[in-house]
Amino acid sequence: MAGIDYSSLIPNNVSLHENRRLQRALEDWQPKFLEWWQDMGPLGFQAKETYLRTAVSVDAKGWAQFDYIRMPEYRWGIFLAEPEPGRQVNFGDHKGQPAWQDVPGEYRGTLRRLIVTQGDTEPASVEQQRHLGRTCPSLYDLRNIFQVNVEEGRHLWAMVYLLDAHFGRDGREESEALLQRRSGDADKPRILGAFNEKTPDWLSFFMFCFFTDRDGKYQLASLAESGFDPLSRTCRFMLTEEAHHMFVGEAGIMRIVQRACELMREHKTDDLRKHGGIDLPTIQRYLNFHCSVSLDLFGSEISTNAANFYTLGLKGRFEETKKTDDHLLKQATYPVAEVDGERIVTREEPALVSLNERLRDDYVADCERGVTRWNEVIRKHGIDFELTLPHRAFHRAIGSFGEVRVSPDGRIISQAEWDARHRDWLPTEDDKEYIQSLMQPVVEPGKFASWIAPPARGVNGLPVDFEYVRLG
Ligand code: BYC
Repeated sequence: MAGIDYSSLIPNNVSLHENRRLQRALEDWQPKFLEWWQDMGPLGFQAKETYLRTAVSVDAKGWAQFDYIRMPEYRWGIFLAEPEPGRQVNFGDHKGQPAWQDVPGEYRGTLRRLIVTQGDTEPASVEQQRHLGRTCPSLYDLRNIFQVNVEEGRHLWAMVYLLDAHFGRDGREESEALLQRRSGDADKPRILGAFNEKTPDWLSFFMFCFFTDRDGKYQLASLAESGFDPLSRTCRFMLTEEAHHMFVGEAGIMRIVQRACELMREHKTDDLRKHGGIDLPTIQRYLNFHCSVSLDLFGSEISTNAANFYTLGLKGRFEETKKTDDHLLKQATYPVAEVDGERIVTREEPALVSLNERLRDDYVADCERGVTRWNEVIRKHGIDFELTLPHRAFHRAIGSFGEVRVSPDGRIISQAEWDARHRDWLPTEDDKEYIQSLMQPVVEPGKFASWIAPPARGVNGLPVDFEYVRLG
């Protein structure tokens, strides 16, 4: 097991003390990160003690320690999964060569762009969520959002480490720029679309964790296959933390659905707005929105960028090494959904340029599993309603579907039909106002807002009414 060196300013398991130049670069960046965290991190709670987990090793059997800590004192650090002896590049033109410990010179620009794009999402999500603490539905949920936030901060550290360790002056400049862009800022926005959207309420937050963090899972899993070994090891450990973020999303929506069902049965009505609940059609509209903007994060269906990332050995497929094909894909094809006049059809396209779509397919299948679990709750309450994922072409901005209007059930429709019906499909101003009206803080241990059921269990074996954040 690789322990983490907590004696140094920057906890790490990468022997930072042996590389003075890198250590200095990161120690120079650290106060800028803390300044960014104070300016853009969770608003109003920096001085409060929160029951958080901190990574203390990368051992699968026990890598985290739980304790009260003030967020600015969180031990953000650099943790790479254990090296795999004899690891090779497992796909693309360099297949079979030893995995690279340094960046191959000719791939510097491409790899840097990938790492920067990944890194940019991490502070962006903290910025998007910074106001939510003030309207938490419980202390349990408040603690969970802060856990997600500090770990997104750590994921930023993970990417900055790669930039500073392997990309010289360019990398240091990119590290600075990661702290300068701002989610939603017209002049210096974050790189990817979904990370410039607002997360103004907790329904949006849980949807974000379910859909957008899950894009994180699939992108990190593909980067974990990289022939550039430090990127692979970094992403492998990040995935361990990411799992909790998706749990927060899935369980959060599940609890909102459960509460909706309880209120429907108690009051024998679908109209939950009189009773402080969130009705299922509103949940569906939020789902449609967050699913569609997250689908955009996979890029265009046909992408030469994606083909290059693969051929160069930089970004693989989900579970690349479990696949039994040639891992070159030069002759292979893949079915891709496309617009053909008035219809959406599926055509076989060269597999290499279809890799974004293939990853999107893996992602959609995973999302389906979560939606099935939510529907199970509805079914158990004897309610005749099903949540569904919108068609992948619905409300898209990136790729071939960005050019057409599509209904959630996958029909290409006219602009006139879109104008007449989009209020049935996406959150309306009314919905947003109502959800905002529910956002009243509940901070008494063990108490929950009217619109969400308590969780089945607390954090780390503690009771649900534990004082997860000390506000006193
Ligand atoms: N918005 O060939 P194309 C996470 C750009 S989330 C704006 O279609 P490509 C997390 C694209 O950059 C995971 N721009 O796509 C979750 C390119 O621009 P350039 C984040 C977009 O390159 C929650 C151009 O359009 N990680 O970790 O094959 C909380 C044409 O590109 C968008 C990664 O994304 C968009 N949605 O693939 C916290 C992994 N989509 O380069 C964290 C790294 C595309 O021509 N990134 N564009 O200027 C990648 O692998 C790829 O950059 C993408 C795009 C998959 C994003």
